[in-house]
Amino acid sequence: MLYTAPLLVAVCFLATLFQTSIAAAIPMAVRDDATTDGHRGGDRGPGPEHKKCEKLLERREWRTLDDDEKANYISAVQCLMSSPAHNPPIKEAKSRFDEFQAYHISIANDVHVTGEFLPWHRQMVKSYENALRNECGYKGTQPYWDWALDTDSAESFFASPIFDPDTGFGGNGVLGTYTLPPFGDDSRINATAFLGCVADGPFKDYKLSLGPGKLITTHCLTRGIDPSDRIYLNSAAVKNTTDLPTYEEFRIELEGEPITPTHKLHDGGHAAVGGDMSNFFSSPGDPIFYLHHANLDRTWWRWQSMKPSRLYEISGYTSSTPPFTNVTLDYPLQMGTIGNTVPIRDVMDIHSEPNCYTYV
Ligand SMILES: [Cu+2]
Repeated sequence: MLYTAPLLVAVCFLATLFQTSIAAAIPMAVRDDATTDGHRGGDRGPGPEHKKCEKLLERREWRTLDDDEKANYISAVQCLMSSPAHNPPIKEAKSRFDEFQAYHISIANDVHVTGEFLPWHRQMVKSYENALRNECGYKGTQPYWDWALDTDSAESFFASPIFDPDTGFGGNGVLGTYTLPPFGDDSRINATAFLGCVADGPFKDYKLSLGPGKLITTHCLTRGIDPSDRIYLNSAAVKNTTDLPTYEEFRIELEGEPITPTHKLHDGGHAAVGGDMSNFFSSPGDPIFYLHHANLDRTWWRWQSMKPSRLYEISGYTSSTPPFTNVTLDYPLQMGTIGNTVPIRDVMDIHSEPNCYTYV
């Protein structure tokens, strides 16, 4: 089976403003005062110093978890799927798991293609990890999916431990088991990505209440795994991204279409899994969403960690449509009922309160 690379979105790319903010909330001892890496000055207001964490939760790659740890994570996700929603923005959202998806659907147009893309998804994944731990008794941390381990390998992409039916999230959709309902352009549905229902693994009987796209339908977990996207997810693609000198270039190269002409790490990962995961709005209906976004967050953290001046570097617009305003460190990351609404400043340093996690 062959799929053409899906176009996730159809909005025009609007020129981004090349504006960089660097906060000085970096300990002087490690501060890189040279700032010769392409910065143009801008907002250097330090804001309140964030307290460094005493303990860090260590987020690990999925395949380094042992079978019990994997099972504990999956059980916690299933717990969220059976816990009632609190106050979701879409009333058909039944569970807490749905509530995260509903919030993403409702805010998707503001938190993609914009400067807050990475900070917002960082806070979303943190909020999800908090819900697993605080509402479902999960003792572990949010795992990530390092796709480069699969895409650099000679093994079939389908053989990724992430798709394992016993110790992963189940495999591909099965052709002929799912029919897309009628949908309009505003749901940004790429029909070829919806191969069918996932027929194995822990979510084979799970029913989503929302999606695909902005539609509200009860349906199976859909996928259409597309190995042609592996070229966007290998270690060369990661290096092309982390080699970029400014946040502005980095975030654009990482996010992908429609800011770039082809898929990149972000949309490449979404499209590689296919089904709901490939959709701009409803992607958090596939539990793999959180492992993919944790890896994007890790990639951002790796880039941030390369130079002290990058720790508080932020840029881009607050919206994808006019009127345009630049994001600042004070810009609020709206989380509704899924987590705490905080200014971007608060999520920039994952080793500081209230974040307190790291990637190993
Ligand atoms: Cu998103």
